[in-house]
Amino acid sequence: MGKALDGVRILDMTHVQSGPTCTQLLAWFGADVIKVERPGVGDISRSQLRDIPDVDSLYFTMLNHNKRSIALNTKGERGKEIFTALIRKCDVLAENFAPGALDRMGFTWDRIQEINPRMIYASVKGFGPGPYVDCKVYENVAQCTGGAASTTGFDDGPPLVTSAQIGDSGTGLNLALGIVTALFQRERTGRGQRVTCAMQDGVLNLCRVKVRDQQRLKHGPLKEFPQYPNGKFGDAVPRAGNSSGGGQPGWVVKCAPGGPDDYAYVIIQPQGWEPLMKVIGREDLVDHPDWRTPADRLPKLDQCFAMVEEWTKTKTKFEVMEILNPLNVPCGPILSIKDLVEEPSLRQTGTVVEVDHPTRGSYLTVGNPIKLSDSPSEVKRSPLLGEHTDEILKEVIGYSDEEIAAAHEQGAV
Ligand code: CAO
Repeated sequence: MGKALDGVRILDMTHVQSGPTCTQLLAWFGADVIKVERPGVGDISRSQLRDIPDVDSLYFTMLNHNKRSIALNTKGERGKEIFTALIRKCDVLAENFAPGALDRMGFTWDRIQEINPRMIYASVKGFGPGPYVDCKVYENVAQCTGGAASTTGFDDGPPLVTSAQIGDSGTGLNLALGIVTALFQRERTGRGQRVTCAMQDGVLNLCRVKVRDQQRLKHGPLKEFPQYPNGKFGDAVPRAGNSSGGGQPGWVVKCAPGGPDDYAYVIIQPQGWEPLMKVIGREDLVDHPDWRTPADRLPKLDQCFAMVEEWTKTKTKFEVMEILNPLNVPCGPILSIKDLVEEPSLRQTGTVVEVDHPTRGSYLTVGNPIKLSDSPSEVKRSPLLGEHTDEILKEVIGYSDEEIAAAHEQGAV
């Protein structure tokens, strides 16, 4: 079956996590992704957090599926020639180096447009124009500077980062959308364009509801927060613990048998109050004048969830899910990563995939979370460093065997 992005060729200068997640997605949709890596070294993540000596790390293999690898020194003269030829033959150039790295190699946006006016040049940086524009940024820096850390955690504790990689993989998603949108516009205009995504912007975009709350604060306390009614609100959105970011109150409650992940998240929407009170044995509160309406309950959410917890502690998180869902009480078991990778339905949908690798053997990865009915994703192993160097020189830029040998001799590849 054909793939959505068949015929799109991507010159992939990305490394570590944010950029590679973007180009991996595009590769799953069928783009030919050519990963350019420094000879002998490659993407730094190949050797980071290694679990098996001399074998590409899971960090690398899980972010670079379905790509080809060319080992190319883009700082030498011959390497620059080859890179220029690749720019001519590709539709997209994606990168997430420190600010200015490609400019320093001589590949400015002006130069790239000169070489190929149809080129879409897509970058992830830590920050957009402003005081921090030149800074290098990793995931947790983005979470801290994008509003996530100051609003995550409990009121009496320090800011917390979340394990979901919203700065890296989140910004990779933004970049992928920017690229396909620019490809779509190019269909009409014939021109490429510059796509830039700042990690700070991406995290702040995901903290939209906290910007909402910042403005609500001017008009009084945030009544769904655990600080209400007894705690103090300052002039910035405080950390809200496990309270819901939306309009319906929610909290994490303990379940049986009491292990580290034996918890469930329970949400009380107005229509769920009656069945929830009935099931936990507090039918007396269904029409009680102090508890009846959502407004009555807001100052006593801690008591509401304490009552619910008395009941959930007698059930497993899966039983809680089974009992409450049919009653119009949205809830979810706290699933460990172990639970998730063992879940058969996620294997069936290709969200969790087992992949074979020539030097590592088989391992698990997360497949494409976006499912297209006409362009199903097949997860193919990541390339070894420079595995496709000769093939790319030959097929993509038409080098002869002699030219390939010369490029090797000169240390360009
Ligand atoms: N041939 C020759 N040189 C190459 C090359 C190749 N194929 N590929 C990369 N290089 C060079 C780059 O040109 C750069 O050299 P200069 O410093 O001389 O310009 C150098 O290798 C590495 O670039 P870097 O500064 O980006 O790498 P770093 O490890 O110091 O920083 C990171 C890493 C992620 C902090 C930085 O790249 C960054 O801030 N990126 C933007 C934000 C981002 O994406 N962060 C998320 C990363 S995932 O957590």
